Amino acid sequence: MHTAKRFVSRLTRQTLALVLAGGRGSRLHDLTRWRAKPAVPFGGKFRIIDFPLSNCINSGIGQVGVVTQYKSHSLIRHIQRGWGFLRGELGEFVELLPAQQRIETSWYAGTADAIMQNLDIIRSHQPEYVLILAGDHVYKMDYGTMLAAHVEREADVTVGCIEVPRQEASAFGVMSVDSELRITEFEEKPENPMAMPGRDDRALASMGIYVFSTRVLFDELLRDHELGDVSSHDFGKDVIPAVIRRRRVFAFPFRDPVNNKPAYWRDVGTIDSLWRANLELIGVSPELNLYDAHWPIWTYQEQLPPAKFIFDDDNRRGMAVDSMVAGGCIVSGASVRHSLLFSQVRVHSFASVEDTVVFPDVEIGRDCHIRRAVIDRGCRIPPGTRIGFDPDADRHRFHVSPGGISLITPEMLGQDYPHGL
Ligand code: ADQ
Ligand code: ADP
Repeated sequence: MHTAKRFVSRLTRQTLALVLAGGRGSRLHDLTRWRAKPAVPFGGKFRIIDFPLSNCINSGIGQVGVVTQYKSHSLIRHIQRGWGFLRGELGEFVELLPAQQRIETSWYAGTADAIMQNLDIIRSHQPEYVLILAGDHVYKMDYGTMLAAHVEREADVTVGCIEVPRQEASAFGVMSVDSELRITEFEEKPENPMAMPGRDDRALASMGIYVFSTRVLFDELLRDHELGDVSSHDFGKDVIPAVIRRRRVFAFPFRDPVNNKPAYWRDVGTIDSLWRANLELIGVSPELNLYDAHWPIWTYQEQLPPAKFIFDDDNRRGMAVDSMVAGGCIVSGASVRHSLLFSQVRVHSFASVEDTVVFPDVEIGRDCHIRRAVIDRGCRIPPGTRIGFDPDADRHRFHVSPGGISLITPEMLGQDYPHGL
């Protein structure tokens, strides 16, 4: 056991993690109009990218690069302020890798190109393994076990995967594997996804995370680069389907280490899924436990006073039930039910807030009644506003998702976004 543990920590120390954080996330509509998807707030005080970054640190991977491109200001600011605590002298860092035309006079094309353009930086770190991650998924995962499986199977590439209902699998890269879990087929976002053996209703989907032995990565990226315009230079579309034919490529099913069931993993890529995943955290025993001292999620946090719930001048009580409320919030003479309030939210008298996700620095005016909404950072909702009661009226002023969730941004209210978003 001890030797096995030491073995894994040796692997994680020889690994460079690169977090792809440059995609647009256009299905999040106005939430990603001015910020990259990995910078979208999640879980009361985090941003989505805190999850893969915390997974790295908790797994013992201290060398991390974040590849940024699209609308990266708030993401860069968050990482600089929140992730500077690592000990450079111990070889630990979170480094920002913006598109900077190191090789091409172009921005990053696909995800593989984003790594390709940083080959010289990867080489300078001399890692044995490169772990490629997506910056836009919420989950807690020990990457050490995936690295150990990669080495045990003498794999060239290992692809993290989860089981999904087959009818949802068209959103993913889908694979089939042999009895040793070696990948025999891989199709990116297939119209008609292949089923798992013996399970007609399930498919094996790629999480978009990959372990590469470094030499293999260099080789394959150069090959893909040489294809020029024939390739879109994307891992899922081009690189993975090509390498399974000439390399040892294995699937690593991501399961919960405690109960060995498929683990919690969410691509919070739409307003509906973001809303649902946030509100799911409130339940008595949510699938994603943020209170787990063994797997802390690190983030940037401002120093804020405790949340308070107070009687207003007319003795009307301020309260929140079945909710999560972050620091710096004040609920005065208003009621909050089954909602998630991020830091520094103010809710004023006579207001009610239900089934709603409220991002930081929001002010909800007197007598506002809000249901089933996501309210973006910095919104000042004018007194008397009703949201979630009349879908047609909401559609006029706001964005309403297919699931009937209203999204409100400062822009929709004619207000400026706060700095750092
Ligand atoms: P998609 O979800 O479509 O498929 P993609 O849009 O390629 O993933 O984004 C993957 C990650 O890379 C995201 O974190 C994104 O922010 C980032 N990214 C995208 N383009 C980038 C660029 N040009 N530069 C830097 N970063 C960029 C992928 C796989 C599927 C798999 C799903 C799982 O291709 O096979 O099933 O992820 O969600
Ligand atoms: P009950 O009395 O109903 O069993 P508990 O007081 O144990 O409830 O917990 C109520 C809620 O508070 C649960 O959702 C639980 O996850 C959460 N909780 C309990 N203890 C802690 C803790 N130490 N840290 C964070 N959350 C906790």
